[in-house]
Amino acid sequence: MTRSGGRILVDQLELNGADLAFCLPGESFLPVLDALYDSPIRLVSCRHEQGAANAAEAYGKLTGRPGICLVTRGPGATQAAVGVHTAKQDSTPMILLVGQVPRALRGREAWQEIDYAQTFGGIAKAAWEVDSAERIPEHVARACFLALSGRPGPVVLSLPEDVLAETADVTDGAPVTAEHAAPRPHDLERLGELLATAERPLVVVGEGGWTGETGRDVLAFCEASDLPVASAFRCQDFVDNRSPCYAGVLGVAMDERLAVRLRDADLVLAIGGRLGEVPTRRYTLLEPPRPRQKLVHVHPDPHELGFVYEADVAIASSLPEFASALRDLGAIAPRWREWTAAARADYEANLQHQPMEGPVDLGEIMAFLRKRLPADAIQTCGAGNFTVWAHRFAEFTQYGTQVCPRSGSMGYGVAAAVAAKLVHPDRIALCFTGDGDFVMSSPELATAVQYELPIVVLLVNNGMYATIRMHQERQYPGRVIGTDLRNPDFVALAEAYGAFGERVARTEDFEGAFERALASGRPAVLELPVDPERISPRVKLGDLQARAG
Ligand SMILES: Cc1ncc(C[n+]2csc(CCOP(=O)(O)OP(=O)(O)O)c2C)c(N)n1
Ligand SMILES: [Mg+2]
Repeated sequence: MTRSGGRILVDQLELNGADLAFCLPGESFLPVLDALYDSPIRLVSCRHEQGAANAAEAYGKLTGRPGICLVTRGPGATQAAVGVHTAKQDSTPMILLVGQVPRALRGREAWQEIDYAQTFGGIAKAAWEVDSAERIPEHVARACFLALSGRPGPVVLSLPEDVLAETADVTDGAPVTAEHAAPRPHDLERLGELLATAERPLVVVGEGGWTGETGRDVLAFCEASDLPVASAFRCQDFVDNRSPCYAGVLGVAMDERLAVRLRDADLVLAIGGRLGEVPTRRYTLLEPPRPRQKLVHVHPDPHELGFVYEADVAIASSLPEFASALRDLGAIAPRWREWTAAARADYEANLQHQPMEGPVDLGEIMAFLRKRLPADAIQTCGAGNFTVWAHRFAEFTQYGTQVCPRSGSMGYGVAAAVAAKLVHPDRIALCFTGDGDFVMSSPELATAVQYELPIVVLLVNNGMYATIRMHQERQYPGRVIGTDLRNPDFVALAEAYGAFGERVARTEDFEGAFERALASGRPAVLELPVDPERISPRVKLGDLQARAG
């Protein structure tokens, strides 16, 4: 059967399990849009390519399948770049499909023409151009395979518009399955030997193809052997935080006691993750290339093993395969019961908040949410000091409920909540955002309104880019520049979008406002005006200024 390139493409996405695609339309890929007209894949049209790409990235995190994003030539593609970058840093499967100038015009810097392979070369896992409609099945299969295999990540496919418009008689590809490596028996023997002599072990869980089952397997092993387990930055939902073995998150503004614990551990078992700058606190808690701690590093991609750290035991394995083998390893008689109990006690102590200045106390609000939110509620965010409260005082019990950019990108949260509500319409999708972060991602509030997705946005308004102000006060005291914000009326803005909006003037008003937001059945924005003095849970602006003298 003869089909257009656009239809061949959509058929391949469909048979590879895509059920949602995010786009910002462009004339460069009309045949794809036209093919989607008849496809069961639901197309969600966003308001900014940043939002479309972030939503697709969030979809990848939520489902483990490649998030599909469609954007137009140069301006569209470059605006989508942030989502590709997040997918790279976060190891999320994603496919960005970009319209390209017709083949005959290539190389002249035609209108909006850019070289995608070059532009995305450094941030995508792979980026290349499709040259004929006939070979689209092959290219899409390769894109899916690359996005899913080894360390998952983003792939960019450039699609010249005449390739999409031409017809070809080709058979569909087969659905892609990525093959996954499993640990070898002697890998686990070596791990067993190291654990047999360890006194202060610490398990660290991180990204790279995690699943709910993986978390349960890892926790079963940890609990059987009483091993403490910490999560890497924004991987807090990887294991049930209620476990007596859970020791907290190695994130930005991590608990000092956990930082010391990682530094003082004599054996680190890293299951997934790259042991990046954030969880290792700028590579100081675990020093490359050969850390003081014994290191067992498990990662699906052999290229990551030895890239920064020389592990004592490097295990190239998919995380689910490793976790199930770990579970089968059985219990190891622990010599570290006190160490684990102390780690847990530190975590629990860190969940307690200090009273906050001003009428709105974020610690109190988080304590309420810990009790109020169902286990399957999905939390999203962007970047800013507000996330320090959101992460420190949250408790996750189920995988796939923390959908946050490990890349630390602002502007992610609203689009991610949109994706969450599309994938799981029956769950609460809660976006934590700041006054700076929200303005960057607010166009997708219009998407939420248009597609009737009742997300809830908690907007922490401190009238500044507090994160940067905090660093500024520390490093350049008294020379505040570029970090104060004169904001719109956020409640009026929410209402103008057609969303529910309410300003929460006092902590005790939060509960009612939250229930009203949920009951509204609409996307909702709750503005939390906070005292700028409390610039971070442990940091007061006045103290920073006083210290500077
Ligand atoms: C895309 C992007 N641009 C800039 C930054 C640098 N940055 C990190 S946090 C932050 C401030 C965020 O402000 P806001 O949302 O108001 O949160 P607050 O820190 O005030 O709580 C900035 C500018 C970033 N992480 N990502
Ligand atoms: Mg702010």
